[in-house]
Amino acid sequence: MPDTEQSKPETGHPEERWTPIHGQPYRSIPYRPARMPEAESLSQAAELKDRMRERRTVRQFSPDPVPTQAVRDAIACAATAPSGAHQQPWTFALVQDPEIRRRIREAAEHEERVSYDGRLGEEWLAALRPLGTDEVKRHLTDAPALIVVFQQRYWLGEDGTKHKHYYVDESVGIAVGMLLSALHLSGLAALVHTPSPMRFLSQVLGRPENEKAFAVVPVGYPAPDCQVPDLVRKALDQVLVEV
Ligand code: IYR
Repeated sequence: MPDTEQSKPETGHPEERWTPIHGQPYRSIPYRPARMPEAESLSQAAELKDRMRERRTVRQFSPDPVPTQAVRDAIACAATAPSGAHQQPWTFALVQDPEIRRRIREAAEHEERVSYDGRLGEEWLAALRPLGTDEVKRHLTDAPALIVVFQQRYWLGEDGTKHKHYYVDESVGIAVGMLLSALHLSGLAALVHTPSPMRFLSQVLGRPENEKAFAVVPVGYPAPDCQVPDLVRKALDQVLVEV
């Protein structure tokens, strides 16, 4: 065994194990979740599938407030996502202040006007037509909460040196998927809004230079007269190949 004493944290886990990996000490702790009986697995999976099928992207929100703690808990769920080298390269800005939401909407609509006026190109605009989107982003001020998700492209050491983060897009994408699931399962509606370019979000929210906006997720309840496009999801046999 290599000399592991130096790297041992002071409060070691009672059942920690030290193993050399490429000559370096690797510390692990036991993971023994109770195994779910098969019948329960099947019923949980089927129920979850049905609940997830009810999720829809919502663009028309009621201004009714949402329970802030439920949104914080959903963010806590998202922050359990696996990430490259467990670097957790994300920051979630929860914005409820009406003035900040108004500024975000104003800046987003400014960019989106340019996009819908031609920057996206005809093929892209045609692909969006079935979704009924345009440059008017009422959801940014109607929804009572916005979660602005930032990816940390790198981390800054105390002396200002930049250190690489790995698989940042994948990690943050997984976290946003978990966020949407958690919000939905908590009874809240959401939308992934990707104004482009998104630099204004860093400015409005005063985020540091290592963070880059990834998406804005408005959260709330659907408006009483909310309409959604009549989309059809691909059948399982169109998306699943079993080998
Ligand atoms: N970001 C724009 C355009 C847009 C792009 C895609 I791809 C969508 O699925 C939906 C919208 C917007 O938010 O309107």
